[in-house]
Amino acid sequence: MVRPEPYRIKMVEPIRLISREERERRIAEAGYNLFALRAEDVFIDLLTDSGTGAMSDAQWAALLRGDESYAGSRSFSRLQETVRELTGYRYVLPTHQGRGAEHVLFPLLITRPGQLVIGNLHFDTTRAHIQLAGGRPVDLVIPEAYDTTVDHPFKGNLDVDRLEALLKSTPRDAVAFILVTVTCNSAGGQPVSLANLRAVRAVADKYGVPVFLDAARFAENAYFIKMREPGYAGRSIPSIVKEMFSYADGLTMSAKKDGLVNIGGLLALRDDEDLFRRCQARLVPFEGFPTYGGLAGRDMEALAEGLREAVDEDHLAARIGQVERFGRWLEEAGVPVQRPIGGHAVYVDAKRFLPHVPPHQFPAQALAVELYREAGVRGVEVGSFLLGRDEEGRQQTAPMEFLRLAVPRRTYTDNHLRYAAEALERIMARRDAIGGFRIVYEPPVLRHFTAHLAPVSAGCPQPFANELLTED
Ligand code: P70
Repeated sequence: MVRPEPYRIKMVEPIRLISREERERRIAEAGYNLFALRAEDVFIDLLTDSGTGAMSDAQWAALLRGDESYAGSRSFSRLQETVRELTGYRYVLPTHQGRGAEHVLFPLLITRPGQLVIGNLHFDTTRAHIQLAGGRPVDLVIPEAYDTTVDHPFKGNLDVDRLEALLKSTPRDAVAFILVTVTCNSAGGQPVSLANLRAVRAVADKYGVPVFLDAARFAENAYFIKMREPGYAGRSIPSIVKEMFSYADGLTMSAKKDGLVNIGGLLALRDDEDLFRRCQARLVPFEGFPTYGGLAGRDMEALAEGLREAVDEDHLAARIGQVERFGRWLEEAGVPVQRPIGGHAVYVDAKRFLPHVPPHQFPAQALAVELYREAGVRGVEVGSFLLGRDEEGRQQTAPMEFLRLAVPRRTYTDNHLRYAAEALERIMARRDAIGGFRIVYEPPVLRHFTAHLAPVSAGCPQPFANELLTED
Protein backbone atom coordinates (compact mmCIF):
# COMPACT_ATOMS: atom_id res chain seq x y z
CA MET A 1 0.00 0.00 0.00
CA VAL A 2 1.27 3.48 -0.86
CA ARG A 3 2.22 5.51 2.20
CA PRO A 4 1.88 9.19 1.25
CA GLU A 5 3.99 12.03 2.63
CA PRO A 6 2.61 13.45 5.91
CA TYR A 7 2.46 17.00 4.49
CA ARG A 8 1.13 19.00 1.58
CA ILE A 9 3.03 21.71 -0.29
CA LYS A 10 2.25 25.33 0.55
CA MET A 11 4.94 27.14 -1.40
CA VAL A 12 6.93 26.33 -4.52
CA GLU A 13 10.22 27.53 -5.98
CA PRO A 14 10.51 27.39 -9.79
CA ILE A 15 13.44 25.50 -11.27
CA ARG A 16 14.56 25.50 -14.89
CA LEU A 17 16.51 23.21 -17.16
CA ILE A 18 18.96 25.08 -19.38
CA SER A 19 19.78 23.61 -22.81
CA ARG A 20 22.37 20.89 -23.33
CA GLU A 21 24.68 23.37 -25.15
CA GLU A 22 24.50 25.72 -22.18
CA ARG A 23 25.18 22.90 -19.76
CA GLU A 24 28.24 21.84 -21.75
CA ARG A 25 29.54 25.40 -21.64
CA ARG A 26 28.78 25.95 -17.95
CA ILE A 27 30.48 22.78 -16.75
CA ALA A 28 33.60 23.50 -18.83
CA GLU A 29 33.67 27.07 -17.43
CA ALA A 30 33.37 25.55 -13.94
CA GLY A 31 36.58 23.57 -14.50
CA TYR A 32 34.48 20.38 -14.41
CA ASN A 33 33.91 20.99 -10.71
CA LEU A 34 30.20 20.88 -9.86
CA PHE A 35 30.76 23.09 -6.81
CA ALA A 36 31.71 25.91 -9.19
CA LEU A 37 28.39 25.86 -11.06
CA ARG A 38 25.85 28.60 -10.47
CA ALA A 39 22.93 26.93 -8.69
CA GLU A 40 20.50 28.43 -11.22
CA ASP A 41 22.23 26.39 -13.92
CA VAL A 42 21.33 23.23 -12.01
CA PHE A 43 17.91 21.69 -12.60
CA ILE A 44 17.75 19.10 -9.83
CA ASP A 45 20.29 19.60 -7.08
CA LEU A 46 21.38 16.39 -5.36
CA LEU A 47 24.75 17.82 -4.31
CA THR A 48 23.87 17.55 -0.64
CA ASP A 49 21.08 17.07 1.88
CA SER A 50 22.82 19.65 4.07
CA GLY A 51 20.86 22.84 4.65
CA THR A 52 18.83 22.25 1.50
CA GLY A 53 15.61 20.83 2.95
CA ALA A 54 12.23 22.54 3.21
CA MET A 55 11.16 23.95 6.58
CA SER A 56 7.65 23.35 7.83
CA ASP A 57 5.05 26.07 8.44
CA ALA A 58 5.70 25.60 12.15
CA GLN A 59 9.40 26.30 11.60
CA TRP A 60 8.69 29.42 9.54
CA ALA A 61 6.39 30.58 12.32
CA ALA A 62 9.14 29.83 14.85
CA LEU A 63 11.45 32.26 13.02
CA LEU A 64 9.15 35.11 14.00
CA ARG A 65 9.27 34.04 17.65
CA GLY A 66 13.09 34.17 17.71
CA ASP A 67 14.48 36.07 20.66
CA GLU A 68 17.50 37.99 19.40
CA SER A 69 18.86 38.93 22.82
CA TYR A 70 22.64 38.69 22.87
CA ALA A 71 22.62 36.99 26.27
CA GLY A 72 20.04 34.73 27.87
CA SER A 73 17.89 34.34 24.75
CA ARG A 74 14.58 32.57 25.30
CA SER A 75 15.17 30.76 21.98
CA PHE A 76 18.36 29.29 23.39
CA SER A 77 16.46 28.00 26.42
CA ARG A 78 13.94 26.36 24.16
CA LEU A 79 16.67 24.75 22.05
CA GLN A 80 18.54 23.61 25.16
CA GLU A 81 15.42 22.06 26.59
CA THR A 82 14.68 20.20 23.32
CA VAL A 83 18.22 18.85 23.04
CA ARG A 84 18.26 17.79 26.70
CA GLU A 85 14.98 15.97 26.24
CA LEU A 86 16.12 14.21 23.03
CA THR A 87 19.61 13.23 24.14
CA GLY A 88 19.55 13.09 27.92
CA TYR A 89 22.65 15.34 27.85
CA ARG A 90 22.99 18.20 30.30
CA TYR A 91 25.26 20.64 28.45
CA VAL A 92 24.21 22.20 25.14
CA LEU A 93 26.21 24.63 23.01
CA PRO A 94 24.88 26.00 19.71
CA THR A 95 27.37 26.42 16.84
CA HIS A 96 27.07 27.92 13.36
CA GLN A 97 27.21 24.43 11.78
CA GLY A 98 28.74 21.00 12.36
CA ARG A 99 32.33 21.98 11.67
CA GLY A 100 32.00 24.78 14.26
CA ALA A 101 31.30 22.14 16.91
CA GLU A 102 34.26 20.08 15.66
CA HIS A 103 36.53 23.12 15.83
CA VAL A 104 35.51 23.85 19.42
CA LEU A 105 35.71 20.27 20.72
CA PHE A 106 38.51 18.44 18.89
CA PRO A 107 41.52 20.52 20.04
CA LEU A 108 40.39 19.96 23.65
CA LEU A 109 40.39 16.19 23.23
CA ILE A 110 43.48 15.89 21.02
CA THR A 111 46.15 16.88 23.48
CA ARG A 112 49.24 15.48 21.76
CA PRO A 113 50.26 15.51 18.08
CA GLY A 114 49.52 12.26 16.28
CA GLN A 115 46.85 11.04 18.69
CA LEU A 116 44.33 8.73 17.09
CA VAL A 117 40.67 9.54 16.59
CA ILE A 118 39.00 6.23 15.86
CA GLY A 119 35.74 6.13 13.96
CA ASN A 120 33.66 4.02 11.62
CA LEU A 121 34.39 6.26 8.60
CA HIS A 122 35.06 9.97 9.19
CA PHE A 123 33.54 12.41 6.72
CA ASP A 124 35.67 15.02 4.93
CA THR A 125 35.30 18.12 7.12
CA THR A 126 35.52 15.97 10.23
CA ARG A 127 38.70 14.32 8.97
CA ALA A 128 40.11 17.77 8.17
CA HIS A 129 39.33 19.07 11.68
CA ILE A 130 40.95 16.05 13.30
CA GLN A 131 44.08 16.70 11.24
CA LEU A 132 44.01 20.45 11.86
CA ALA A 133 43.94 19.70 15.61
CA GLY A 134 47.02 17.47 15.19
CA GLY A 135 45.18 14.15 15.39
CA ARG A 136 45.20 11.14 13.10
CA PRO A 137 41.86 9.84 11.84
CA VAL A 138 41.52 6.05 11.84
CA ASP A 139 38.63 4.31 10.04
CA LEU A 140 37.48 1.00 11.47
CA VAL A 141 34.15 0.37 9.78
CA ILE A 142 33.20 -3.30 9.31
CA PRO A 143 34.64 -4.80 6.07
CA GLU A 144 31.16 -5.38 4.58
CA ALA A 145 30.86 -1.60 4.12
CA TYR A 146 33.47 -1.67 1.36
CA ASP A 147 31.63 -4.21 -0.80
CA THR A 148 28.67 -2.52 -2.47
CA THR A 149 27.16 -5.86 -3.53
CA VAL A 150 26.89 -7.23 0.02
CA ASP A 151 23.70 -6.65 2.00
CA HIS A 152 24.15 -5.93 5.69
CA PRO A 153 21.55 -4.19 7.86
CA PHE A 154 24.14 -2.05 9.68
CA LYS A 155 26.97 -1.35 7.28
CA GLY A 156 27.95 1.68 9.36
CA ASN A 157 28.98 -0.49 12.34
CA LEU A 158 32.42 -0.05 13.79
CA ASP A 159 34.50 -3.22 13.79
CA VAL A 160 34.65 -3.85 17.53
CA ASP A 161 37.25 -6.62 17.33
CA ARG A 162 39.67 -4.38 15.46
CA LEU A 163 38.87 -1.55 17.86
CA GLU A 164 39.76 -3.74 20.82
CA ALA A 165 42.94 -5.01 19.13
CA LEU A 166 44.02 -1.43 18.38
CA LEU A 167 43.30 -0.18 21.90
CA LYS A 168 45.09 -3.16 23.39
CA SER A 169 48.24 -2.58 21.37
CA THR A 170 48.29 1.23 21.71
CA PRO A 171 49.28 3.22 24.82
CA ARG A 172 46.23 4.95 26.29
CA ASP A 173 47.64 8.43 25.72
CA ALA A 174 48.10 7.74 22.00
CA VAL A 175 44.32 7.66 21.54
CA ALA A 176 42.26 10.85 21.84
CA PHE A 177 38.68 9.60 21.47
CA ILE A 178 36.25 7.49 19.48
CA LEU A 179 33.84 9.22 17.10
CA VAL A 180 31.00 7.17 15.63
CA THR A 181 29.16 8.77 12.71
CA VAL A 182 25.40 8.02 12.65
CA THR A 183 24.39 7.32 9.97
CA CYS A 184 27.77 6.68 8.37
CA ASN A 185 27.93 9.14 5.47
CA SER A 186 31.09 7.91 3.73
CA ALA A 187 29.89 4.30 3.74
CA GLY A 188 26.66 5.29 1.98
CA GLY A 189 24.35 6.72 4.64
CA GLN A 190 24.51 3.38 6.41
CA PRO A 191 23.20 2.96 9.96
CA VAL A 192 24.96 1.84 13.14
CA SER A 193 23.09 -0.61 15.38
CA LEU A 194 22.43 -0.12 19.07
CA ALA A 195 24.18 -3.42 19.73
CA ASN A 196 27.26 -1.99 18.03
CA LEU A 197 27.13 1.31 19.97
CA ARG A 198 26.75 -0.68 23.19
CA ALA A 199 29.76 -2.85 22.30
CA VAL A 200 31.87 0.20 21.38
CA ARG A 201 30.97 1.74 24.74
CA ALA A 202 31.99 -1.40 26.62
CA VAL A 203 35.38 -1.62 24.88
CA ALA A 204 35.95 2.12 25.28
CA ASP A 205 35.21 1.88 29.01
CA LYS A 206 37.64 -1.01 29.37
CA TYR A 207 40.43 1.19 28.00
CA GLY A 208 39.20 4.51 29.40
CA VAL A 209 38.58 6.22 26.03
CA PRO A 210 35.74 8.75 25.59
CA VAL A 211 33.08 8.14 22.94
CA PHE A 212 31.34 10.82 20.87
CA LEU A 213 28.68 10.64 18.19
CA ASP A 214 28.87 12.62 14.95
CA ALA A 215 25.10 12.93 14.98
CA ALA A 216 24.18 14.80 11.78
CA ARG A 217 21.73 12.04 10.75
CA PHE A 218 20.81 10.65 14.16
CA ALA A 219 17.06 10.40 13.47
CA GLU A 220 17.51 8.46 10.22
CA ASN A 221 19.82 6.12 12.12
CA ALA A 222 17.14 5.59 14.76
CA TYR A 223 14.55 4.80 12.09
CA PHE A 224 16.78 2.08 10.61
CA ILE A 225 17.23 0.62 14.10
CA LYS A 226 13.48 0.47 14.54
CA MET A 227 13.07 -1.22 11.14
CA ARG A 228 16.01 -3.61 11.29
CA GLU A 229 17.33 -4.31 14.77
CA PRO A 230 15.74 -7.29 16.51
CA GLY A 231 13.68 -6.19 19.51
CA TYR A 232 13.17 -2.56 18.53
CA ALA A 233 10.14 -2.67 16.22
CA GLY A 234 7.81 -1.64 19.03
CA ARG A 235 9.95 1.16 20.40
CA SER A 236 9.35 4.85 19.68
CA ILE A 237 11.92 6.84 17.68
CA PRO A 238 12.63 9.26 20.58
CA SER A 239 13.33 6.34 22.93
CA ILE A 240 15.74 4.80 20.40
CA VAL A 241 17.41 8.18 19.93
CA LYS A 242 17.87 8.50 23.67
CA GLU A 243 19.37 5.04 23.90
CA MET A 244 21.80 5.81 21.04
CA PHE A 245 23.05 8.91 22.85
CA SER A 246 23.22 7.06 26.19
CA TYR A 247 26.25 5.13 24.89
CA ALA A 248 28.27 8.30 24.22
CA ASP A 249 29.78 11.08 26.30
CA GLY A 250 28.70 13.79 23.90
CA LEU A 251 27.88 14.75 20.35
CA THR A 252 28.78 17.08 17.55
CA MET A 253 25.97 17.69 15.12
CA SER A 254 25.49 19.43 11.83
CA ALA A 255 21.88 20.49 12.31
CA LYS A 256 21.59 21.14 8.58
CA LYS A 257 20.65 17.51 8.00
CA ASP A 258 18.20 15.87 10.42
CA GLY A 259 17.80 19.18 12.28
CA LEU A 260 15.76 20.33 9.27
CA VAL A 261 17.25 23.82 9.18
CA ASN A 262 19.30 25.68 6.58
CA ILE A 263 22.10 26.54 9.00
CA GLY A 264 23.06 25.41 12.49
CA GLY A 265 25.04 23.00 14.59
CA LEU A 266 25.30 21.64 18.11
CA LEU A 267 27.85 20.47 20.61
CA ALA A 268 26.40 18.65 23.60
CA LEU A 269 27.97 16.81 26.52
CA ARG A 270 26.39 14.35 28.87
CA ASP A 271 27.79 15.38 32.25
CA ASP A 272 31.46 16.41 32.04
CA GLU A 273 31.29 19.86 33.59
CA ASP A 274 35.00 20.51 33.27
CA LEU A 275 35.03 19.74 29.55
CA PHE A 276 31.88 21.84 29.15
CA ARG A 277 33.61 24.86 30.72
CA ARG A 278 36.57 24.42 28.40
CA CYS A 279 34.28 24.08 25.36
CA GLN A 280 32.47 27.22 26.44
CA ALA A 281 35.78 29.06 26.68
CA ARG A 282 36.56 28.18 23.05
CA LEU A 283 33.00 28.76 21.88
CA VAL A 284 33.07 32.42 22.84
CA PRO A 285 36.02 33.53 20.65
CA PHE A 286 35.31 31.22 17.71
CA GLU A 287 31.52 30.92 17.51
CA GLY A 288 29.85 33.35 19.88
CA PHE A 289 28.42 33.88 23.35
CA PRO A 290 27.19 30.58 24.88
CA THR A 291 23.49 31.38 24.42
CA TYR A 292 23.76 31.89 20.64
CA GLY A 293 27.08 30.40 19.52
CA GLY A 294 27.00 31.55 15.91
CA LEU A 295 23.24 31.42 15.38
CA ALA A 296 20.50 34.03 15.35
CA GLY A 297 17.74 33.56 17.90
CA ARG A 298 15.37 32.70 15.05
CA ASP A 299 17.74 29.97 13.84
CA MET A 300 17.72 28.36 17.28
CA GLU A 301 13.94 28.60 17.42
CA ALA A 302 13.57 26.91 14.01
CA LEU A 303 16.09 24.25 15.02
CA ALA A 304 14.23 23.42 18.24
CA GLU A 305 11.10 22.83 16.16
CA GLY A 306 13.07 20.97 13.46
CA LEU A 307 14.54 18.53 15.97
CA ARG A 308 11.05 17.67 17.18
CA GLU A 309 9.82 17.09 13.62
CA ALA A 310 12.93 15.05 12.81
CA VAL A 311 11.98 12.26 15.19
CA ASP A 312 8.43 11.97 13.91
CA GLU A 313 8.09 8.47 12.54
CA ASP A 314 5.79 9.44 9.65
CA HIS A 315 8.34 12.00 8.49
CA LEU A 316 11.15 9.44 8.64
CA ALA A 317 9.10 6.79 6.83
CA ALA A 318 8.35 9.22 3.99
CA ARG A 319 11.90 10.51 3.80
CA ILE A 320 13.73 7.19 3.91
CA GLY A 321 11.02 5.58 1.77
CA GLN A 322 11.65 8.12 -0.99
CA VAL A 323 15.41 7.54 -0.98
CA GLU A 324 14.72 3.79 -1.05
CA ARG A 325 12.45 4.13 -4.12
CA PHE A 326 15.08 6.25 -5.87
CA GLY A 327 17.64 3.52 -5.22
CA ARG A 328 15.26 0.85 -6.46
CA TRP A 329 14.65 2.63 -9.78
CA LEU A 330 18.39 2.88 -10.29
CA GLU A 331 18.91 -0.79 -9.47
CA GLU A 332 16.11 -1.78 -11.81
CA ALA A 333 17.91 0.19 -14.55
CA GLY A 334 21.06 -1.84 -13.88
CA VAL A 335 22.95 1.02 -12.21
CA PRO A 336 25.35 -0.39 -9.57
CA VAL A 337 24.66 1.18 -6.16
CA GLN A 338 25.74 0.67 -2.56
CA ARG A 339 23.42 -1.87 -0.98
CA PRO A 340 21.27 -1.58 1.01
CA ILE A 341 20.10 1.93 0.07
CA GLY A 342 21.16 4.49 2.67
CA GLY A 343 19.16 7.06 4.61
CA HIS A 344 19.90 10.36 2.88
CA ALA A 345 21.35 9.45 -0.50
CA VAL A 346 21.87 6.83 -3.14
CA TYR A 347 25.56 6.05 -3.73
CA VAL A 348 26.34 4.96 -7.27
CA ASP A 349 29.36 2.66 -7.41
CA ALA A 350 31.44 4.36 -10.10
CA LYS A 351 34.10 1.63 -10.02
CA ARG A 352 31.51 -0.79 -11.35
CA PHE A 353 29.78 1.82 -13.55
CA LEU A 354 33.01 2.95 -15.26
CA PRO A 355 35.42 0.03 -14.76
CA HIS A 356 37.71 1.36 -17.51
CA VAL A 357 38.42 4.64 -15.65
CA PRO A 358 41.21 4.21 -13.04
CA PRO A 359 40.77 5.69 -9.52
CA HIS A 360 43.29 8.47 -10.15
CA GLN A 361 41.23 9.67 -13.09
CA PHE A 362 38.29 10.04 -10.70
CA PRO A 363 35.56 7.83 -12.20
CA ALA A 364 32.84 9.17 -9.89
CA GLN A 365 33.72 12.74 -10.83
CA ALA A 366 33.52 11.74 -14.51
CA LEU A 367 30.08 10.30 -13.86
CA ALA A 368 28.97 13.41 -11.95
CA VAL A 369 30.02 15.61 -14.88
CA GLU A 370 28.22 13.33 -17.32
CA LEU A 371 25.00 13.38 -15.29
CA TYR A 372 25.03 17.17 -15.26
CA ARG A 373 25.61 17.26 -19.00
CA GLU A 374 22.87 14.72 -19.64
CA ALA A 375 20.14 16.08 -17.39
CA GLY A 376 21.21 19.14 -15.38
CA VAL A 377 21.29 16.95 -12.25
CA ARG A 378 24.06 17.72 -9.76
CA GLY A 379 25.53 14.97 -7.55
CA VAL A 380 28.86 14.90 -5.76
CA GLU A 381 31.96 12.73 -5.91
CA VAL A 382 32.79 10.86 -2.71
CA GLY A 383 35.97 9.04 -3.69
CA SER A 384 39.63 9.69 -4.46
CA PHE A 385 39.02 13.26 -5.64
CA LEU A 386 37.44 14.12 -2.28
CA LEU A 387 39.98 12.09 -0.29
CA GLY A 388 42.96 14.09 -1.58
CA ARG A 389 46.61 13.55 -0.85
CA ASP A 390 48.66 11.98 1.93
CA GLU A 391 51.26 13.83 4.01
CA GLU A 392 53.89 13.39 1.27
CA GLY A 393 51.57 14.93 -1.32
CA ARG A 394 50.70 11.68 -3.05
CA GLN A 395 47.20 11.15 -4.38
CA GLN A 396 45.46 8.62 -2.13
CA THR A 397 43.21 5.90 -3.47
CA ALA A 398 39.79 5.80 -1.84
CA PRO A 399 38.42 2.36 -0.99
CA MET A 400 35.20 3.27 -2.82
CA GLU A 401 34.48 5.59 -5.71
CA PHE A 402 30.97 6.92 -5.19
CA LEU A 403 28.76 9.34 -7.05
CA ARG A 404 26.50 10.43 -4.19
CA LEU A 405 23.01 11.55 -5.10
CA ALA A 406 21.79 13.18 -1.88
CA VAL A 407 18.09 13.81 -1.47
CA PRO A 408 17.16 17.04 0.35
CA ARG A 409 14.39 16.52 2.93
CA ARG A 410 10.81 17.34 1.91
CA THR A 411 12.02 19.11 -1.25
CA TYR A 412 11.73 17.04 -4.43
CA THR A 413 8.91 14.82 -5.63
CA ASP A 414 9.28 11.24 -6.82
CA ASN A 415 9.12 12.48 -10.43
CA HIS A 416 12.24 14.58 -9.95
CA LEU A 417 14.08 11.51 -8.74
CA ARG A 418 12.66 9.31 -11.47
CA TYR A 419 13.98 11.80 -14.01
CA ALA A 420 17.45 11.59 -12.44
CA ALA A 421 17.29 7.78 -12.45
CA GLU A 422 16.27 7.70 -16.12
CA ALA A 423 19.19 9.99 -17.01
CA LEU A 424 21.63 7.60 -15.36
CA GLU A 425 20.02 4.71 -17.21
CA ARG A 426 20.72 6.46 -20.53
CA ILE A 427 24.31 7.16 -19.49
CA MET A 428 24.69 3.49 -18.53
CA ALA A 429 23.96 2.53 -22.15
CA ARG A 430 26.91 4.57 -23.47
CA ARG A 431 29.27 4.33 -20.55
CA ASP A 432 32.20 2.88 -22.52
CA ALA A 433 32.71 6.26 -24.21
CA ILE A 434 33.10 8.16 -20.92
CA GLY A 435 36.66 9.11 -19.98
CA GLY A 436 38.38 10.28 -16.79
CA PHE A 437 39.62 13.62 -15.46
CA ARG A 438 42.76 15.10 -14.02
CA ILE A 439 43.37 18.04 -11.73
CA VAL A 440 44.84 21.24 -13.15
CA TYR A 441 44.49 23.38 -10.01
CA GLU A 442 44.02 22.45 -6.37
CA PRO A 443 44.30 24.17 -2.96
CA PRO A 444 46.10 22.34 -0.10
CA VAL A 445 43.09 21.59 2.19
CA LEU A 446 39.61 20.29 1.22
CA ARG A 447 40.53 20.72 -2.42
CA HIS A 448 37.38 19.24 -3.92
CA PHE A 449 35.39 22.39 -3.20
CA THR A 450 37.54 24.63 -5.42
CA ALA A 451 39.81 22.47 -7.63
CA HIS A 452 39.73 22.69 -11.44
CA LEU A 453 39.82 19.61 -13.64
CA ALA A 454 40.28 18.75 -17.30
CA PRO A 455 39.27 15.69 -19.30
CA VAL A 456 42.20 13.30 -19.62
CA SER A 457 41.55 12.84 -23.33
CA ALA A 458 41.83 16.60 -23.92
CA GLY A 459 45.45 16.60 -22.86
CA CYS A 460 46.75 19.06 -20.33
CA PRO A 461 46.64 22.70 -21.38
CA GLN A 462 48.56 24.15 -18.43
CA PRO A 463 51.79 23.14 -16.73
CA PHE A 464 50.76 20.49 -14.28
CA ALA A 465 50.90 21.32 -10.59
CA ASN A 466 50.49 17.67 -9.81
CA GLU A 467 52.90 15.31 -11.49
CA LEU A 468 52.40 13.19 -8.39
CA LEU A 469 49.01 12.25 -9.75
CA THR A 470 50.37 9.43 -11.86
CA GLU A 471 49.67 6.22 -10.10
CA ASP A 472 53.14 4.67 -9.93
C1 P70 B 1 27.28 16.43 3.31
C2 P70 B 1 27.93 17.53 4.16
C3 P70 B 1 28.68 17.47 6.47
C4 P70 B 1 28.97 16.72 7.67
C5 P70 B 1 28.63 15.36 7.79
C6 P70 B 1 28.96 14.66 8.96
C7 P70 B 1 28.63 13.22 9.12
C8 P70 B 1 29.91 16.62 9.89
C9 P70 B 1 29.60 17.34 8.74
C10 P70 B 1 29.98 18.81 8.72
C11 P70 B 1 29.14 18.12 3.50
C12 P70 B 1 29.04 18.31 2.04
C13 P70 B 1 29.57 17.35 1.19
C14 P70 B 1 29.45 17.48 -0.18
C15 P70 B 1 28.77 18.57 -0.69
C16 P70 B 1 28.26 19.53 0.15
C17 P70 B 1 28.37 19.39 1.51
N1 P70 B 1 28.31 16.90 5.41
N2 P70 B 1 29.58 15.31 9.96
O1 P70 B 1 26.63 16.78 2.35
O2 P70 B 1 28.86 19.58 9.00
O3 P70 B 1 28.63 21.01 6.96
O4 P70 B 1 27.39 21.55 9.06
O5 P70 B 1 29.84 21.88 8.96
O6 P70 B 1 28.00 14.70 6.81
O7 P70 B 1 27.38 15.24 3.65
P1 P70 B 1 28.67 21.08 8.46
